[in-house]
Amino acid sequence: MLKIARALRHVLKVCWLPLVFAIIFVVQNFLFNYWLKIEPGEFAGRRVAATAALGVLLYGPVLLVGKRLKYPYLVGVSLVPTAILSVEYLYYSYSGGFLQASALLYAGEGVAIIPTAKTLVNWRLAFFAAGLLAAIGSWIAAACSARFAANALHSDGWIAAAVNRRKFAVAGAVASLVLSGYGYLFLVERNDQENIANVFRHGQLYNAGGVVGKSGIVNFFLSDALALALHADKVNAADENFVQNFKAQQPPVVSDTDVGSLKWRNVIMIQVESLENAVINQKYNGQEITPNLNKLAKTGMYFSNYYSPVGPGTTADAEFMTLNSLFSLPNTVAFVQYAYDNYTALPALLKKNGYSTYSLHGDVPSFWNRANIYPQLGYEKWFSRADYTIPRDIGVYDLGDKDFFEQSLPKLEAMPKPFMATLITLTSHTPFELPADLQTLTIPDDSDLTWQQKGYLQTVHYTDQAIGEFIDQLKTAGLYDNSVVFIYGDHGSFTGIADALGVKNSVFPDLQTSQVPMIILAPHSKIKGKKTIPASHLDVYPTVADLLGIKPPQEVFGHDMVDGTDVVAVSRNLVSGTVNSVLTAKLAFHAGADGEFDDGTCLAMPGEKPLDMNACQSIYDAETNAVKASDIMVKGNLISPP
Ligand code: GP9
Ligand code: MN
Repeated sequence: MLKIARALRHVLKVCWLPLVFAIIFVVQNFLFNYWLKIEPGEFAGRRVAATAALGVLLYGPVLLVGKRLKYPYLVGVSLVPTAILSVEYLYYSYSGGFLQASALLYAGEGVAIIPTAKTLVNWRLAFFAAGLLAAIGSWIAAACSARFAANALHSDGWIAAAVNRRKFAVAGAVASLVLSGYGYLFLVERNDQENIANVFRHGQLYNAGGVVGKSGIVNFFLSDALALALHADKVNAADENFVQNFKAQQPPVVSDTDVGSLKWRNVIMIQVESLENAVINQKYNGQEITPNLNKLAKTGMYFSNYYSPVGPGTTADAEFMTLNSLFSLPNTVAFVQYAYDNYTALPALLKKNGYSTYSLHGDVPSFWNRANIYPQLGYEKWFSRADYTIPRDIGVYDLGDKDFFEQSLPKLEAMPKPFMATLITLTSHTPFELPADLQTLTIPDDSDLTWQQKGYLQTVHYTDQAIGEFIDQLKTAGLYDNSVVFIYGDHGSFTGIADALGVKNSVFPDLQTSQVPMIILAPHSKIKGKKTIPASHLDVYPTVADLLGIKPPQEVFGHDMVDGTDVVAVSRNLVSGTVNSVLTAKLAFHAGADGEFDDGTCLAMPGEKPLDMNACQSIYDAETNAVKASDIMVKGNLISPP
């Protein structure tokens, strides 16, 4: 016992300095989450372990550097957490999102937010400089105090460390503390998640708040910086040439008869969570699943063969494709990876043409990194969770769609006209939870549906009511007649609902689950009727531009779907990124099971008559080139703002 106490005392005598700094660091990370209310309690154990590991990693090596470098090292290293914690604190207070390492590439543009940032400065920032102040203080104290200097470690640095057994012991201790801190996080996460890769890949991609909750903001920022440094998606001169040639070969956009037919109308986009086309015009147990949407589909123009070819970014990819008319990326999420880049997005184009532009969504702005990319897309303001009150918790995101729409209406009324507003719903998000009194579909106890499918039908039924009420509210508020409304599903439901309902509406069965409804409501116009031509999220942008009479930029890969005949719906292989299927009014192509063109299927449409593969070659080549050009433009930041 005595021996242990003596050993402990010895360790403390040697290691007290980095330990104090590591503890300060852990407390700083804790305060960051506590003050900003980022999962302060839920993941505290993981966060303490991960921040302690990083604290030891940052400050532990001070025991290995030479005597003269000791204090400069401490000051230099302390600058890193001080800067990250302070800047992230100000940025989160300002935007509700976390600054990514890639922001360093655009640091110059940050000047614009300095005046706002100044107003957010407060006494808490002093705590984020505690490590730095302590390092400077101990340097001064050491310089002044001979006793302090005498107690200081003596070493000749790394070379000496290599031959010094105690230094080996220190290096070993630092390494094991670091490994056990991160190891703990890894193990707990592995127990929580089915697939550990999701923790570090998708976990980081969609929910930065969760990552900061579990590992702390400094771990978040440094791992993001590491990922950026290791990122291999660089474009070269040949890629840039490819894009130039591709653009040069694109036929000019030809004006059609309805160009400008909805000039100056407000544009209201309603992006509905997990709304799959399979539930439209369908009954379950004798009840219409989406009676309001069915009615609206008859009032306006309904696209029954419309697709959402999302990648790992799901909702964010739906937004990305719809707002940019660019392809989503198969292996990463543009909203996260390329948030600070230039885009000629629809909100930006409309803003340039006299519109005010808004996004409305009931989640926190750090989710899907919206806080960082929205300004780049041209939204001048976005309303998020903090801008809504939650009268009762409904669904997994708390704010029910009815409350969301009800509270969004006055926001729309207050917007300078004309406006573009994108409303993104939440309640029909997995795991499809809804309080019992709001479950108004009758599903018999002996139903063959899975619990997930039952929940899905209930939440979609609820959201359908919410949309029906919202359209009525728009009418009452006098906003409906002078607007064009787009209602569409962001992506499929991943529940197998199409199979369960026996819906087979797509030429290729594997595309069925990515088929979502698109309804355009344009009162007092010719935009009516059912459209069976294949279309996708990429076609929204050129369609809106055409209807409003605004020339779209060249970086638009979709087509006018209201009266165009050259619309194409493309899906990609999410592993290789190659073109998986191409649907046009006349042809339907699907790659073989091996992803190859030659082993695929080519059909004449409508009618599905098998054709020789040659018949699909040119459309396949054209779309392969389009996908490649789009990817290069996104990855190489080759799009110029409007
Ligand atoms: C969260 C919501 C859901 O803000 O948009 O995103 P998802 O999980 O469907 O991609
Ligand atoms: Mn979604």
